[in-house]
Amino acid sequence: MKNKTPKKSQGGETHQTNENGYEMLTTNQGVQISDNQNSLKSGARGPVLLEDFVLREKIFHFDHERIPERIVHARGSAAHGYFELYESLSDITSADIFQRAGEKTPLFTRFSTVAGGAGSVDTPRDVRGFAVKFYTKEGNWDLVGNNIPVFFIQDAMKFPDLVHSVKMEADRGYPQAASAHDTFWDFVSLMPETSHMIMWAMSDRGIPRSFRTMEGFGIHTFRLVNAKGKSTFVKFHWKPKLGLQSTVWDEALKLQAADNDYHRRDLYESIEQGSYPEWELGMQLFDQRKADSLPFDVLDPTKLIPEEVVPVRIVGRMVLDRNPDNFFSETEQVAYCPANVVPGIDFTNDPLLQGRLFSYLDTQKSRLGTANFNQLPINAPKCPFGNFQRDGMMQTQVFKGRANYEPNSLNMANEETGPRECPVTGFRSFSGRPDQDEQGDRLRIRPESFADHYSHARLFYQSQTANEQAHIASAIVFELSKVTLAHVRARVLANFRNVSEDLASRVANGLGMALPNKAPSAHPVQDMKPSDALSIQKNMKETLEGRCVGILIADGSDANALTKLKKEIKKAGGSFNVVAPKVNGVVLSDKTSVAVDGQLAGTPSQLFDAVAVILTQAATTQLLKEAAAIQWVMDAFGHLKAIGYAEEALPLLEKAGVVKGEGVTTLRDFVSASMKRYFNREPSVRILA
Ligand code: HDD
Repeated sequence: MKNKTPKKSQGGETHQTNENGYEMLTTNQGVQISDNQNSLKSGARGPVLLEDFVLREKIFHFDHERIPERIVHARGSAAHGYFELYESLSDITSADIFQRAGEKTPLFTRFSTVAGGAGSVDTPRDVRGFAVKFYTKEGNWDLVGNNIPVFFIQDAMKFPDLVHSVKMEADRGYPQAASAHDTFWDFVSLMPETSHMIMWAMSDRGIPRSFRTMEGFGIHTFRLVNAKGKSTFVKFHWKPKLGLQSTVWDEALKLQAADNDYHRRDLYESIEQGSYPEWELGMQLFDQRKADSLPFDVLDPTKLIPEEVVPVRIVGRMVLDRNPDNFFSETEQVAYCPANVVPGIDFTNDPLLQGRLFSYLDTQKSRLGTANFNQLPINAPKCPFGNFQRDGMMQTQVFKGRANYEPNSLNMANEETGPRECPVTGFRSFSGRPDQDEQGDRLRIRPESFADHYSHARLFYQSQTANEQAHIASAIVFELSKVTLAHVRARVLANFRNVSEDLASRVANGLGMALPNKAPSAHPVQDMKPSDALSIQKNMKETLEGRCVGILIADGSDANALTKLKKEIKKAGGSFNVVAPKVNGVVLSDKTSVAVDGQLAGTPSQLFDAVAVILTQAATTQLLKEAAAIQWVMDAFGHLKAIGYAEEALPLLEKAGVVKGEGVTTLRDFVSASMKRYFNREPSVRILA
């Protein structure tokens, strides 16, 4: 970009302009570069000279551009924003971020898939990471959660095994970003504690429509501690303003081909367009007495507390309003760590959480190469900080004076003494009375209170709509159909019989297998009261906000109908993309030309939440011979989306097997119809397990 005024570079030095008014191109030593096109040769066709320091420096730096990707959650997308507190929580916590209603705290949030590499796709069936770094006035607090409120395992000891099993298989290097393979299900089948999270991952939670339409959870039970030292247990929730939305499995599969970056693009574009993604922060707050009254252990991360049992108190909101300036510097280099807490927020004895407190700090050293990764701008606190940690690779701070130890009495020699501890305001670990378990013998065992592996899985399954239950059964059929080891399939089914006989027999039927004997359960399976909060379909909002309508047109399409439709969509808070056989514009019925956002073959309908077809009779006749057009409406129908049509386009719909009825309407009724999906249609388009 042309930049005539001297501009500050990241390093802080002033860029000068060259003779043409552009920022000067220099080497890393600040030497101006005269030619960035050609290497230095001996003669026009001669060998390149070793002395070409401009070429050597450029290639050297390029060779080292990549860093190791995250072991898990490698593929992610992030944005800046803020947290705004609704009401003071000073009675519950002394954390500065929760003191003053209306106050905003800057933050950086990264969403991710878990299993795939950094270059994998956005829409596989997977858990999504949901990590928030709050730059509070008392230091950084990281809430490193997922879009699922429970975890696969109870003890950090099993994390490397879990991750090895789900990642691509060790000898063959595939499958990438997929849990549908032998080793993952082998591990699952041998670890019944995974049952609850498996239900979530196989449900539509595993194939979200966008980051903006998923919930987030802190998962573990944490503690809030107030100024008097009183502790309250807390489970954190993020509730999306747009409500919950997911895709259907066939759509998610096709999205992998249509747009690798579907979720990343959605996040980026919604922020660029000013429709800022927003979530409310909720807290389930409870005390030891409540915890003791529950029929499971609140320290067990494979369990959740139904919202009907402990309500979620909404305390503030997160708004993401700024895209990163640089993907690598910010999204790639951001280093979250569950151990980053501030005074007023503390841990519990959840053994999974305790293991995490070590892992994240440790992994950043191998990923970012130095113990000084905290100095990177995206990781540094925005409040003052200082200590006597010194040196190390890539130290960017220039410390003054001799004080690099403490205590010191350098003040008596009129020298700086450096920082000192804060006995009153500094972080103090919660020191409540340790219960008996904490004083016991040293044991490598699971507590008896963690032994119930099936009741919560059953609760989840029973809380779903009939359609969602069918999706879970079908997803498991799909996954197990990719498992080649028959004994693993049988063992999974034997476990599922403890979750639900209905689910187990649907899966067995879908696979064409006989039901194996039920696996023994270490604990009697309880029937808990179903919770509506666990269903996506019960928590969807009928709205066009955050949704995009695809409008298929071609030369001659009705200009009035198109203008009217665009206006109505905008009024309802939605957005639209115009799709046409030719990308360079379409001449409408009134001879005006309209811009096209996507060419038909490269812009399939799975990219949209609803579709409208405005075609002349002639264009319809022509598109009857175009598979991409037929597929466009066929998929929209199969993916349970609203379809609006101009009468002239009906033959295309008929050829695609679209049946008029709920959600398939004329343009007049389309916009109100486009605010939801038509799950009732599903039995007519696919045989679910
Ligand atoms: Fe983890 C990354 C979430 C258990 C070890 N984890 C990572 C990220 C998220 C989570 C969202 C990506 C952060 C980012 O965007 O950079 N992890 C979870 C949740 C867990 C969980 C919600 C259970 C409740 N994780 C967990 C355990 C261990 C780890 C038990 C190890 C003992 N996780 C890591 C890690 C990662 C990581 C290896 C990889 C990259 C990184 O940390 O920075 O340290």
